[in-house]
Amino acid sequence: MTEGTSNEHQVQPPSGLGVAMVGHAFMGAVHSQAWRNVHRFFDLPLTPRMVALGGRDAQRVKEAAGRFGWSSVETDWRALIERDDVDLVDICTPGDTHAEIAIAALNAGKHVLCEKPLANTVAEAERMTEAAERARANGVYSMVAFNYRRVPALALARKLVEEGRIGEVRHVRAVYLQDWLADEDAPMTWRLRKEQAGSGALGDIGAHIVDATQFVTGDVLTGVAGFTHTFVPRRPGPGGTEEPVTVDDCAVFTGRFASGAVATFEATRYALGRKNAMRIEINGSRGSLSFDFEAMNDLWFYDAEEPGATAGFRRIVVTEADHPYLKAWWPPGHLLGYEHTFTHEIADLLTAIGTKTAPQPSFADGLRVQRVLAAVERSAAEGTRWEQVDSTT
Ligand code: SOE
Repeated sequence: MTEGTSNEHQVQPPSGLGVAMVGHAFMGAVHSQAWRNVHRFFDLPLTPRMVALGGRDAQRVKEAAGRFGWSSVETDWRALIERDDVDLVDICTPGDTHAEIAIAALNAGKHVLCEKPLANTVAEAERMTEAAERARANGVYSMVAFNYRRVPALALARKLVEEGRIGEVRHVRAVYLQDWLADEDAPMTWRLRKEQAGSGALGDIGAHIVDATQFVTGDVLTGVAGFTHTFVPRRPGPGGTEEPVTVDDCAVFTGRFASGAVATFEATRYALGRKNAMRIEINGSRGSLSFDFEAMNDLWFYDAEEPGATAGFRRIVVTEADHPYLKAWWPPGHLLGYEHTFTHEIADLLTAIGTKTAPQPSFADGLRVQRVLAAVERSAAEGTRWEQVDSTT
């Protein structure tokens, strides 16, 4: 984890890194903000230069570049990769383009940061991981952008688990609840087309809780069983037409970790009132941890070794200088938000590249998540035996 500067602006570091980004919608906006600010807050071995932004529509990409601070534009991502002033390619496009862009960039000797989920299929993720491993042998690095690993409270949770503060992990309970699709008249988007997004809530937000629980526990899922459901099978498409929704709206699954820990997961975009409730609770043999992204500066800790009469979940407000990433930001007690997680991610990436260490999560970690998603889909399609319950009386 990268250390901050205690609010002091850093001395100009020795070398720069030319960055190009492909895509400029939601993820493009948050990544741009991180690239723009990261070196102003963190001590880094490399300073990013935002040299070019890629997008298919010339007018829109030009406007976005001006707004977000990119020096030039390209309308073909291949042109970005060919440029000598580009050292790193940041991929913020829908999943169906990740493999082609990432593999081409790595083969051209450019470092790669790729949005999650790594790919739309396991086969693509495998090819990306192979390309990443070949490139790494030549000092070219890659990382998949699971930004929630960089929430200070979750990084602290990881540290507490690693230090044995909750003992052996027994239960992992994770949900990711949003409600932006609950309105059945909400229009079609690429996120609802299998060919573009790979899957629905499962890959978009379920992927985050799979990665985050594997990260916090330091363990891996070895088996899953679950099902998915699509509540609204058709949505208003372009020009007054209707389009079929070809992905899941929600996914519910159980899982088992290599250690034997038992897990439950739920991902949905239909939980009215829940905006970005990514919640993780872990129960171990000595204590428990609990986190909710809607109150992302808090981590709740239950220490079973405290005297029973006064033991209880304790709220740790994760804003202090000795908490992960916090030293770089505001004086103690002030809060961070969603955007900071991306700045932390990019600070860690630049530190890894500058010190020639493999950044994490790697493409291999992304592939591991992809395999879990695929296993849930297989289980949903055919695997688990669904037992009917007699509900006649
Ligand atoms: C949409 O559901 C989304 O923007 C995800 O794609 C992001 O990864 C998550 O951080 C917030 O929700």
